[in-house]
Amino acid sequence: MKITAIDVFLTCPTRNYVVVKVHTDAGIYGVGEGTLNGSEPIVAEAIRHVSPLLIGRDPRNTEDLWSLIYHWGYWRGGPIYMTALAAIDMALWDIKGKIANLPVYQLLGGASRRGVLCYGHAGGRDEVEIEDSVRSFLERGYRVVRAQLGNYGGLGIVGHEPPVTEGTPPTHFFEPAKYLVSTPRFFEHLREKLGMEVDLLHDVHEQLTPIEAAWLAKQLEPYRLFFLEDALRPEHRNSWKLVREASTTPLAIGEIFSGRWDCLPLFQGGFIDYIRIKPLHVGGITEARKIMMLAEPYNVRSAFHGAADIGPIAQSASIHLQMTIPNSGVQEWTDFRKSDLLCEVFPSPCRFSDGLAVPNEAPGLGIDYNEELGARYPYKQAWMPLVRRQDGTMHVY
Ligand code: GCO
Ligand code: MG
Repeated sequence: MKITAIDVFLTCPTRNYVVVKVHTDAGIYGVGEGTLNGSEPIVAEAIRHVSPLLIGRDPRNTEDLWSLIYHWGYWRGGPIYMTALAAIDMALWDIKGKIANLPVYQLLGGASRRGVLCYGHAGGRDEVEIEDSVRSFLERGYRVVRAQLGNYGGLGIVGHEPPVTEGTPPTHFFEPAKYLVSTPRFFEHLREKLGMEVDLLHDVHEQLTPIEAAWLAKQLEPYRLFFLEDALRPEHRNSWKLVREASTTPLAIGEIFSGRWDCLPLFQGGFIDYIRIKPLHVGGITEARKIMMLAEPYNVRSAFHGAADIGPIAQSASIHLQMTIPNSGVQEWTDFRKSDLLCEVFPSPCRFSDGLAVPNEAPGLGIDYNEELGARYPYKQAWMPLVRRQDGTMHVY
């Protein structure tokens, strides 16, 4: 069996997604996804760039092809290439499943659970709105809920500036004091109203210094978080010990990691409880599976990143993997089935029922890409907001 062609697509039905189809001489093709929010055309070009190396090779040799794409160029790793590698790797697993006539999770070890536990995004402008929003998630069957006051940075976002030129991002201004004080307060309210048992989490989105993050984790300890996410930037690697030792608030990080080398020191140090990687940005199912094996003896569970920019194919890869690994924790859930258009462009996204995500039983990843329809929604450049401190210094969003 041989790979005959690799097609790359950029589409924007609701937001930008990068899709690949890997074709074979057996008449079977596999689909994969290479979306990297804001950098989609660069990943698409990286996939096109490596594709000639793959033509004529046996698509069933997923390990060897992973190594080939990782090692071919001497320069390796990083979000662009690891996402390009992920797109191809997912498509190869899709092909393998279609050959075997089995869903991918069966090839990875079968079902270890009925479905993958999910969390939804609750939020509001004040504590009562957040409480109502959390309740609405619980009513819809969610067992784990993220709670945010406003956007990332919460009340720490103290001002805004319009874009410098049309079509570029606005700037937000962040100062930590209001954020640090208001976050434990709204959790106190949620615990008073909802009790201690419901599983709640919070995303700091990397906005704090190490000592601020340690302080916040300590203040939140009485409210028993499911986890505190991205309390630090990944660059602050040497400060995890400080945050870890400040409290027993469980910690999660890793949504912008691109491979095992980012994860291992955090596992070995015993600094985290949940790892937020997902196949999409770490080189696919092949690598994400190995990372979760490395995590297991360190008692680290998955909390796969699943914002709306992790599209329906990448979501499906995440769900198949977490159906089987013993250390599945929770999946951040975006309900793509709510959009009829997305269901037509990507027939069909995973289902959500009773708080759990379930993969389709169709062979492979159980999802396809309708290229004719996708082509009607061309790529539109989009940006993350910019964040600065009030004195004008560039900050992280
Ligand atoms: C999350 C994330 C996202 C990211 C986004 C970046 O936990 O859901 O932090 O909202 O900001 O995925 O592309
Ligand atoms: Mg996050």
